[in-house]
This record gives sequence, C-alpha cells and structure tokens, in this order.
Amino acid sequence: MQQQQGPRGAFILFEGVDRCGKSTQTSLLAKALQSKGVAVESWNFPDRKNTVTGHAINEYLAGKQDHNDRAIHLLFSANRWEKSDALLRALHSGTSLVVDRYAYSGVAYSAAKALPGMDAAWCKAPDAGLPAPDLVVYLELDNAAAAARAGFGGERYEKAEFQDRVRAAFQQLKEPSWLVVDASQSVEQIHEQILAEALQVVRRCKEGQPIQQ
Ligand code: T5A
Ligand code: NA
Repeated sequence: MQQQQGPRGAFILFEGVDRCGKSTQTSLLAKALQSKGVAVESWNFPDRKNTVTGHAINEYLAGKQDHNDRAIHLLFSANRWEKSDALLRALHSGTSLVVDRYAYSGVAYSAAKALPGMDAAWCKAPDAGLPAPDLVVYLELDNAAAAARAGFGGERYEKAEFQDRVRAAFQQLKEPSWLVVDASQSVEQIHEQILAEALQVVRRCKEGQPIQQ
C-alpha cells in the first residue's frame, strides 16, 4: 500500500501487565504534550464502547460471558481493525495518539493461556498489517511491586499467576526499539523519562517519518 508522506501525528503506545501504570502515564503524557502545543488524543484498547466488538469483549472481561479462546482472540484483534481507519485518519490529520494497550497485549494475554494451537505466531497473525506504533513504552513491573498496588478487581485476567505468564509473554515480544521503563519508580520519574523520548518521536513524525505496518 502506498504510504502517505508528509507531516503527521505520532502513535505512542503503552504496554505492560495489569496495574503497571498505563492509564496514569497515558493521561500524564497526553496532558504534557498538549501543554507543549501538540494536538493529541488518548485512546485505549480494547475500545469497549464505540465498536461492534466492544460489548462482547466487555462482557467477556467482566466474566459475564464465556467465549471460545480463539474467537475472543480474534474479537480483540477485530476491535483494533475496527478503529484502524480512524487511527490513520487522526495521524494523517496531524493528531498524535497516546494509546493504552494494542496488539502486543493481544498476543501476550492470549499466548499466556498456553493453549495448544494458540502459540505466539498464531496469535500475531490476525494483527498483521495494522498501523504500527512509532514508539512502544513498556512499563516493567515485577510481581512484588504489582502486588503492592491497589487490589485486583474481578476481571477475568486479574490473577497473580496469570499475570506472571503475561509478563513472560511480553518478555518474548520485547524488541530492542522499545523504551523499557522501570515502573516501580515514582509517577513523576517515569513520566519524565517518557516525555523526553515522546517529544523526539513527535518531531520525527512531524518531519514525515512514514507509518509502519
Ligand atoms: N487484553 C487487552 C487482551 O486480552 N487482549 C487484547 O488484545 C487487549 C488490548 C483490558 C484487559 O484486556 C486484556 C488485557 C487486560 O486484562 P483494561 O481495562 O485495559 O483491561 O485494564 P488495564 O489496562 O489492565 O488497566 P489497569 O487499571 O489494570 O492498569 P494500568 O492502567 O496499567 O494502571 P493504572 O495507571 O490504572 O494504575 C494502577 C494503580 O497503581 C497506581 C494507580 O494510582 C492505581 O491505583 N499507580 C502507581 N502506584 C505507585 N507508583 C506508581 N508509579 C504508580 N502508577 C500508578
Ligand atoms: Na488501564
């Protein structure tokens, strides 16, 4: 597909296990970029509200509805595809997106189930071709630090043993280009490390760095 060139917004993604601080850092970064004159929106996946798949995903996560494991994996991926045109439109219109979870979560949480026939390669396949983030910020939080944070709610994946497997799955997915931040630091310390890098990425995208897939 012919890539549109020219100035555009940046796609900055936060990934990590539950309670690593994604929501906190997503909103801090969006506010900081905005205060520096960057047009920015905060998004999160799964989008439980504005999509056809969102309702089913919400019911599944809340434990109100069971689904075949492959089917729910494909629904999470479809949830990203449903938003992909709007995502590209936003970037090309010059709006940067600070996003809480995306395809790496999709693979890590499904692969962590360790089910036959659902290895990482199978899990990655339906996301192939999605617009790729310009920066992946991985908030690294070990078990002890995660356990010290506010208790898990009742959602499906919020169990310590499963989170360990998710963490291991993320380690397998990690790429050298990721910004890995020690998420046991203070909110402010974490934010400062991310902001510096994010500003550089925003500048490169403004200069027309093409969107990867
Ligand atoms: N999923 C998702 C899939 O299975 N497949 C997929 O394809 C996708 C996209 C979504 C669930 O769906 C799964 C993964 C998830 O299980 P969600 O609604 O996005 O769930 O929920 P989470 O992302 O897990 O959100 P959490 O609320 O668990 O965690 P956050 O956003 O990482 O953390 P945050 O910022 O809310 O902070 C958690 C707590 O820690 C404190 C905060 O105040 C809060 O109390 N905190 C800190 N405390 C000390 N030091 C710091 N530096 C702190 N930062 C935050
Ligand atoms: Na969150």
